Amino acid sequence: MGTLAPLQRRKLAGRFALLDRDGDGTLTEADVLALAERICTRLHPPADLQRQIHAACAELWAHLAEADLDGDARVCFEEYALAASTHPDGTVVRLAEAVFRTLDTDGSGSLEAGEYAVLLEVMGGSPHETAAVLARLDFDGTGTIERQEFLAACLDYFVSTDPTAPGNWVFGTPAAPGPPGAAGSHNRKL
Ligand SMILES: [Ca+2]
Ligand SMILES: [Ca+2]
Ligand SMILES: [Ca+2]
Repeated sequence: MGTLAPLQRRKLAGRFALLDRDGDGTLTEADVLALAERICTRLHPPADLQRQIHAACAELWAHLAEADLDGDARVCFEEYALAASTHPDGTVVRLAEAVFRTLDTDGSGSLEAGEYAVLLEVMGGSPHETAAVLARLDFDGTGTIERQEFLAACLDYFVSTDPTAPGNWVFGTPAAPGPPGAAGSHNRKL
């Protein structure tokens, strides 16, 4: 898909930067495993959820590896952009489910502002953006993010190529435009 519109490319660059944990401009298995490790280390989910998060990230890498056309075990941005239909829904949903259950520490079935702020902090966004993010994702106006709202937002973020999708804000304000590794994506690193 070499004909990606600039806005779609920008959206893709933000997603790429989120996954490129060491910020070297390519995605490797280590980047994706580091994402699982960071979530588990910072949020301390119970063992079953940790397994689910690691398994979903392993699936994510298996899928990404298919985009490694030159076989160097790294997925560069161009390879990633070519495979822009990208992440399978099932993998995203499994990861999002496990993260949702991890974040919902009071077991209320929804993410209140304080619980959501933790996600932003862990993913490299700013907890100060919580209210703005909630305003975009809280479709039913309850003031909290229910499971379906969170899953929809994660699917928007990882699967949709629509640069205006509300889910683009799931981890905070989308990164400024620019190629991976350039200024604007540095706030997403480990
Ligand atoms: Ca490659
Ligand atoms: Ca809750
Ligand atoms: Ca809601």
